[in-house]
Amino acid sequence: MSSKRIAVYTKPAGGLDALKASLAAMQEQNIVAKGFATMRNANQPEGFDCPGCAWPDRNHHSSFEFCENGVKAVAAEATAHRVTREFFARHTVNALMQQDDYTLESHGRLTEPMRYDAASDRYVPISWPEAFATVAQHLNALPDPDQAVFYTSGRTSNEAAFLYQLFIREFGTNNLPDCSNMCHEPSGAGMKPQIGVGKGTVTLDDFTRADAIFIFGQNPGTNHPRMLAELRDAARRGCRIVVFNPLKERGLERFSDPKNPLELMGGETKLASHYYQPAIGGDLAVAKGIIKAVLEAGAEDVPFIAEHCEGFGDFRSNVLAENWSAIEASSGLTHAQIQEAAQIYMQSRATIVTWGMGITQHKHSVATIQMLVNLLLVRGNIGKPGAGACPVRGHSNVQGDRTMGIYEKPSDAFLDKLGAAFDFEPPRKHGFDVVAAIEAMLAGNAKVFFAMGGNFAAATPDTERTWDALRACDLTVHVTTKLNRSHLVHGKAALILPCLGRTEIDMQASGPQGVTVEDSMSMVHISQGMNPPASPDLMSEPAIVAHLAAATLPQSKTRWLWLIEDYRRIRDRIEAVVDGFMHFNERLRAPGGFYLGNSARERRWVTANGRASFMTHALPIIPKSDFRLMTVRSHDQYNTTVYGLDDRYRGVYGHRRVCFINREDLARQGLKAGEWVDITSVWDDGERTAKRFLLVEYDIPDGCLASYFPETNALVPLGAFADEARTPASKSVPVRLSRSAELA
Ligand SMILES: Nc1nc2c(c(=O)[nH]1)N[C@H]1C(S)=C(S)[C@@H](COP(=O)(O)OP(=O)(O)OC[C@H]3O[C@@H](n4cnc5c(=O)[nH]c(N)nc54)[C@H](O)[C@@H]3O)O[C@H]1N2
Ligand SMILES: Nc1nc2c(c(=O)[nH]1)N[C@H]1C(S)=C(S)[C@@H](COP(=O)(O)OP(=O)(O)OC[C@H]3O[C@@H](n4cnc5c(=O)[nH]c(N)nc54)[C@H](O)[C@@H]3O)O[C@H]1N2
Ligand SMILES: [Mo]
Repeated sequence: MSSKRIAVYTKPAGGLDALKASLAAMQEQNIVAKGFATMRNANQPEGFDCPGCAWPDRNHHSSFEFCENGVKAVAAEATAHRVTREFFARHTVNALMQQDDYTLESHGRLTEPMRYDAASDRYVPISWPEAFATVAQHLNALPDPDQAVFYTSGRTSNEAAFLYQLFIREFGTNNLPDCSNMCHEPSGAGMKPQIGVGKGTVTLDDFTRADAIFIFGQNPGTNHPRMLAELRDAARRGCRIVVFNPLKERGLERFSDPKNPLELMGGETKLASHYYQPAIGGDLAVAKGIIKAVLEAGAEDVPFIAEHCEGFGDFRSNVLAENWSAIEASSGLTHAQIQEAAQIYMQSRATIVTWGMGITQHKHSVATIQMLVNLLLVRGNIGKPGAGACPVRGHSNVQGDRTMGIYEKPSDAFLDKLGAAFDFEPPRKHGFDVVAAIEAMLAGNAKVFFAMGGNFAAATPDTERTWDALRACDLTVHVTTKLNRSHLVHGKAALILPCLGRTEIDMQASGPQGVTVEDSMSMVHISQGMNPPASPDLMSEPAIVAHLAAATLPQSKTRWLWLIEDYRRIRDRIEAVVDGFMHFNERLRAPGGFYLGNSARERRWVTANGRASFMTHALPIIPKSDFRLMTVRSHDQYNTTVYGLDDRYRGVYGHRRVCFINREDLARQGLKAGEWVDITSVWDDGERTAKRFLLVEYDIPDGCLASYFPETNALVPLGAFADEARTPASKSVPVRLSRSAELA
């Protein structure tokens, strides 16, 4: 690990440092030889889908695509370190609670099922049949199935997700909160009514044809490193890359491809041709301003709008009536900057708009996303080559999980088909999302919490209340690969059920099994592990669900254990229920899998009125506070999994409790870089404070701060979420600073 320091990073993203960091990650996990062998199988036709992110692969049958953070994700799973029953015997839960997330992660893979023993405050071994019986007993003792909550993170395969939602609905509830609720929920909520699909409309091929790519609120250098190679190729052929991000992110400025020997010797490509730094939450105004400039120039696509769109007249008047000073104040950009971006947009024949968490995690995120789609529609940039909407998903199968029915608000059409295929009456009442689940546990209305992956205790907002909520449960259960905070913040009874990871061989009665995933651009393909399991006592996620269902639902007509003998049987059932999966097993044989299709891409608008709609939105009213804090990822973490303590591109080494602030704000506050502050968030139900953050001077607009999650989740009020989508507003926390009493 590096020594603690703050030093500006002057090199391009990627390059030799990416190779060095990858090697260090493999060394730390003690798997250098195995690591290289494993990585060769990442994203290959016979190999496994990288558990890193949901960015698609250019060519599933081509050579291995190097990605630093892919290596870290794979190394974390393929690690040689193990958490055994002896480990748990040595540490009480209370003692483990004193360890930070980085240390917890470093202990390695879980090896056998464990149950919490209150008398000794330790986890002790339990057999698989006893574990399933325990969960079944708790579930069946509930007076109402709606008192159980079933969370899903986004690594779960299609096969596991499909069986899981079926089990939960046969059990009798739609309480299926998932990580999407905290992530791209607003993208689906905004796009579905507007253009009829809740997913991105582009494919990778469009990146080779776009004249301009507008990137809003996304940090691909860290979170989707393989996207940089697309951006590099685009930049080289003259495509304009226009970034909107309050923070200057090195990964969007310059790139040197670690796969390319010439680039490693010093070659690099400038990525962003234009880098605009709006205020946090300023994007709706930015998009509205660009549209205003387009309309003022009379540069809208009249035939496209006439043929395909609804609501243009009212929308146009609303936008033209907006005055420039209001747009400047709300966006944090000048009229001239917006005009310049609009010129690029008007000169481009085909434009892609991408976005990430900088757009979705705000109160007005759904409106902002609809304004981004308005921006595309106004010049006909949906459904033509090189153009379209590209919400860049996070977890490697988060999109597939939704497709499989992991959703607390399923449509009646989906439930009808599910009920018909499995001969039962699915519950119709909509279930809890993440925020509602926490509220229900706090109120005593949910007593069993079950998680398929993820780290609910650390990923969710309002840490103190979330922990109270989990601790109020009668039973908490985690199907999981590695030890994390959620195992330590537990209910009265608690179980850890360790499962196989994606890199591992999944052996069932008919032989080794593959599972399928769907990437951010709707490509579905198979993933096949090839490493021996981390322990002989692990089960696959589909097998865990099937055994749990068999134990809980003796009356079920579903042949649970038969289905998992051969996952092709599960895929046949998926084909019967989920649209777009006809001939599922056959079509998987094509290298790279198959494209699920996208109606908006074909300019078919599956909306209430059969057209794409312009959605009118006022500029948001943002309550006054000293600062707005965005909570982001460092370069050395995967969500709540902390791989290391460096954030190389932002020049932070050996620290995680940092707060980025600009020079003028430091002076105004009478503070200096290197001093320690407490951050207090201000909300209508009171204040929350997180202590001791190191101030780091950074290129970020006035009144804006940035810090890492999960450390700052304690500051995000449970009641602060996106209108309609209810995604925690974790990029826009109203806060103030005070000098820390305790010194470093
Ligand atoms: N290595 C690695 N890869 C990952 C993950 C990881 O943790 N580590 N997480 C995965 C997951 S689940 C997801 S969802 C994605 C997340 O990938 P990103 O969407 O890139 O997520 P964040 O790190 O939260 O970064 C958000 C970016 O938005 C900017 N931003 C913040 N507020 C605003 C705003 O108001 N407006 C604008 N325009 N920009 C803003 C921030 O400066 C930052 O650059 O990555 C996935 N891939
Ligand atoms: N403040 C703030 N909060 C945020 C965000 C933010 O930007 N700011 N981002 C939000 C976003 S975008 C997301 S997606 C959520 C993420 O929320 P989650 O998905 O709940 O969290 P992760 O940290 O990705 O989960 C990591 C854990 O997953 C388990 N795991 C890993 N691989 C597997 C597997 O193959 N199977 C199983 N069963 N378990 C596995 C490991 O035990 C690991 O500890 O966090 C959200 N929280
Ligand atoms: Mo995410």
